[in-house]
Amino acid sequence: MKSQHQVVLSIGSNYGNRFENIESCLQLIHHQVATVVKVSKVYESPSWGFESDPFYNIAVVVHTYDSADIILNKVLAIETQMGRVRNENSGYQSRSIDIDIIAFDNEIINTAQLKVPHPLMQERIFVLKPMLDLNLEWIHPILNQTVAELLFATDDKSDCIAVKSIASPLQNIALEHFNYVAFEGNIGAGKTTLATKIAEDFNAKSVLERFADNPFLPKFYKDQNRYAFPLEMSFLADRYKQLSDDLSQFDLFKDFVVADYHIFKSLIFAKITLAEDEYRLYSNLFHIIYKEMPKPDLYVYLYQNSERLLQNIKKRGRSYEQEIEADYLDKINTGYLDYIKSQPDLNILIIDVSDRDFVKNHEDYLFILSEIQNKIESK
Ligand code: PH2
Ligand code: MG
Ligand code: MG
Repeated sequence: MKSQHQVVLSIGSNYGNRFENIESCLQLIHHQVATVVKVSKVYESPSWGFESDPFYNIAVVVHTYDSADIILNKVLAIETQMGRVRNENSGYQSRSIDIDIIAFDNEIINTAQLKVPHPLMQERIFVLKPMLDLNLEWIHPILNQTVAELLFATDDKSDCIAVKSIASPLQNIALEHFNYVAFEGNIGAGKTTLATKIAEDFNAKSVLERFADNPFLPKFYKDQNRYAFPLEMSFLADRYKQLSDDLSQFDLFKDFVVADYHIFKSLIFAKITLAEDEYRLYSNLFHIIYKEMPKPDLYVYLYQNSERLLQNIKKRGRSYEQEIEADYLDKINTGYLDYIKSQPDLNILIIDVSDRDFVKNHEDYLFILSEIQNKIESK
């Protein structure tokens, strides 16, 4: 699954209610452009480069799968939506809102529309000071300096003072109150993509299943009867080993862990793939191991219909998965739902993601976050 880009934006306003302008802009960016994951304090500084009223400025980090071009078009659209009119005259003008792309990962972009890193960033204390709040490991890819070094070296000695703090849009999603969240779902439901994205956005540790290493999996899809037992045994052994290694490394009371599976899936799959006598043997062993395992304090089941699962499986193109049939996926889904019904003590949230695509559609991702938030509030 692909990882997201980390983008730094600088937002400024020196016209109208500057604080409200910046607040609405932040919400619009978060809802229409990309996930706002970090926000600086609000700084006030004299207008730089032209005679006008003082500015409020903030810097933010957003996460996105989009390219820099797309982000640029989306932020320009927000400027327009917020009533910014670009005058034909050249030079700076007062503006209710200005959004500039300061950095896009460690990329250097030099096109007619966009220069990144922003070519004047090192000369602007109103960019550097807020950006320092973001605590990034970022290094300027041309100047080879950190933000702290750029700030130390800048010739801009104007005042730039923190005057207010501003709420971060993710702040009201109390996901960090959990220590261990597991995302579950059928083959191709998007567990790994979602767990990875949430771990990135909330600065959590991810624990991802190492499915690719299982030598029995391709064999199993060719000859189920012959390979089901060793397949299920090796999955169980791998998951046990990974969870006991990874979870013991973390302090489950301090770190926030997001996994793309719960070890119980081993039993759900075994029930479908094994003959009855083999399943009984497997189940005995499973429960001995399961007793010792930490349990997630939130279990999210991503429901996806079999037709879409088959499309996703085709799209990701793992050769050995291509023969999977709808009937097998239906059985797995039923297995999960039976399990979920039998677990009154587990904190379970089922999210129907049938008509959603949280990679392509940013709103679909925000929908999932709001479902999780509703669950937290309903407790
Ligand atoms: N933006 C400018 C020019 N001058 N001065 C301050 N203090 N803050 C700004 O955001 C700013 C500026 C061009 O976009
Ligand atoms: Mg600007
Ligand atoms: Mg601009």
